Amino acid sequence: MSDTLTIALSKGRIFKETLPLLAHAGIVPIDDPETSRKLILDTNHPDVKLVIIRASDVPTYVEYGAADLGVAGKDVLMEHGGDGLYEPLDLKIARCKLMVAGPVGQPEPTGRMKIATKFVHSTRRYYASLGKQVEIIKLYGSMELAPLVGLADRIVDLVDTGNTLRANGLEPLEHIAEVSSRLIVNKASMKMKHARMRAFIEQIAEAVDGREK
Ligand code: PRT
Ligand code: MG
Repeated sequence: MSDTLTIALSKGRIFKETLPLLAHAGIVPIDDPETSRKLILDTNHPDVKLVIIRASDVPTYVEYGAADLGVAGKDVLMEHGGDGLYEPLDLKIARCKLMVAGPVGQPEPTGRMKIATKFVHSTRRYYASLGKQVEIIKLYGSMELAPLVGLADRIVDLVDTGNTLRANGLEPLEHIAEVSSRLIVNKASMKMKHARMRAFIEQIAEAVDGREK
């Protein structure tokens, strides 16, 4: 078997922030995913390909071995769950916090709160850890809207600068988890392509350490 490497990435912030780490490992994509419609990007190495997919699909591609490696936010990994992957490295990129937020100054309603979120598993786990019974309403985006139109009392969402919350009359209330992107690895690839994978992971780790200094 050839030691081709397929790396799964989402476009946007993860792609942008992963590029310098890949460059440190000598890997430079030939096409730009923001302008190209290609879903498989060639790189300067004929045996390294990047597949560009939705952020929430990255763990699935890697778990099933459609990609050997991937980059995914801890938020996405917490939702994906399972033990189908290795997570050898915190890349310390695309950092943010998973938080509970609600309308500014609004006290916690009595009775069972409604929480709108796309992070259903993390939200369930968080409130269970507090021993609070809540109703979770699954949304796929624009969570900030939910309290404004009376769909929910609170949201659970990612917060970086807090500007999105502020712009919608919301404030961060409770911190659930620190989020950064992780390098994830298919278990079988790690066995079958051991030397190649190890060398790649080492170079990425070096790039992460280099950025910290
Ligand atoms: O967009 P799509 O539905 O395809 O998927 P996605 O939203 O999961 O992808 P993308 O590219 O938006 O995010 C990829 C990953 O980036 C997430 O899984 C996080 O791990 C990480 N990340 C880091 C963030 C943020 N920071 C972030 N601020 N993801 C989203 N946001 C959003 C947040 O949801 C909110 O709407 O930005 C807004 C808040 O930002 P501030 O700065 O206004 O607080
Ligand atoms: Mg997005």
